[in-house]
Amino acid sequence: MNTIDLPSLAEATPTIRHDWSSSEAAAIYHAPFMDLIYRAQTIHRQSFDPNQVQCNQLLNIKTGGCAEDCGYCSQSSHHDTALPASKLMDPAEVIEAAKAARAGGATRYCMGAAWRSPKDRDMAPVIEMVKGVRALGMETCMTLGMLSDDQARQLAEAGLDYYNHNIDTSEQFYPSVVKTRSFGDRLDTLQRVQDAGIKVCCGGILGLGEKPTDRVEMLRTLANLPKHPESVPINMLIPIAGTPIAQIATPVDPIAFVRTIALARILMPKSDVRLAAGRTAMSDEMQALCFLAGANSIFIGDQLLTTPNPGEDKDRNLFDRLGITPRDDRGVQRS
Ligand code: SAM
Ligand code: DTB
Ligand code: SF4
Repeated sequence: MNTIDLPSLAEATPTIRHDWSSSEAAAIYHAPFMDLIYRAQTIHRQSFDPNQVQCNQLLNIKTGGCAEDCGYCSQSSHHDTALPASKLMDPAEVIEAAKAARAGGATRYCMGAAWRSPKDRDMAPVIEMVKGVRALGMETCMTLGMLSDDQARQLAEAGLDYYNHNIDTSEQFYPSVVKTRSFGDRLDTLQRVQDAGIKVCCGGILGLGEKPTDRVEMLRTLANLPKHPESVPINMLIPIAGTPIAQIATPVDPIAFVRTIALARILMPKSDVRLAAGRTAMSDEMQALCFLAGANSIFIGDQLLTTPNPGEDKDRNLFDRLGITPRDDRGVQRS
């Protein structure tokens, strides 16, 4: 694809703030769409190459049987979703799967376990996975539920790059989504992860029955943390039969979804904003609008944790038509 000259934005550096008020954030979210996208894209270009997207791949290292009752999740033992539970995978198998993901273009490998929190006996195999995947030259991310200080320290010592722990929605709406833990529990683990020196991946889901203000408040919570999460995944609900939220959820307005991406980009200018779950139900045009609004990261591969993802051929076709290339993060120190 040809390149064209664009006005230089190189000298402009984004302002990093941690004191966003509700009214400021809401005003951005509700701004005229063209103004919102222009502002988000301008801020995006100050820190990122707009034609590059960071590629992650997921693996469910322990499926189902989770003690938490997250109302959207296929893996909760509180819901009848017909998903068979499995034991923690063998580290050697995980490392083989990571090699295949690397060959498919993923630079970060995200390993998820359906746990409320890891047991101490789980730590040794999990640490072996982190070390093995890192040795392949990939970035590592784990999502294992709530962590103690000691578990966070062990993961940091193993070299874990990122820990994913989403707040999912606003503090106010949170009890309508999850009852087995509090919003504060989530923030506590995020603090432990940050204190241990692991980068944070934290975002949420749209389509839970939340109001626009819940989306704004979720992002304001993240932006007002002492340090912005380095990765911010924005998921669109994948309705799972047998979960309580799938019974009441209505599809998210694509324009509202793009507005949320733009707000994440504006509030957290230097974070990777991920267009995460839900892409199989999105048009190519909607995904293009998300990239225009400042999304610069996706999950690649055929599978997320328990549900399908668009897959390599479809994503290559989309990237080619948009002139997007995968971001090469090997050897790059971003923070
Ligand atoms: N058990 C860990 C935890 O809760 O932190 C990690 C796994 S959990 C599946 C990670 C995130 O995936 C959730 O916080 C949620 O944002 C997203 N997610 C889970 N189920 C989803 C669904 N059906 N649709 C969209 N996103 C979903
Ligand atoms: C995130 O925000 N989304 C990913 C990852 N972090 C762990 C998970 C998406 C799960 C989608 C539903 C499923 O496949 O079960
Ligand atoms: Fe368990 Fe995570 Fe699913 Fe909640 S989202 S039920 S914690 S696997």
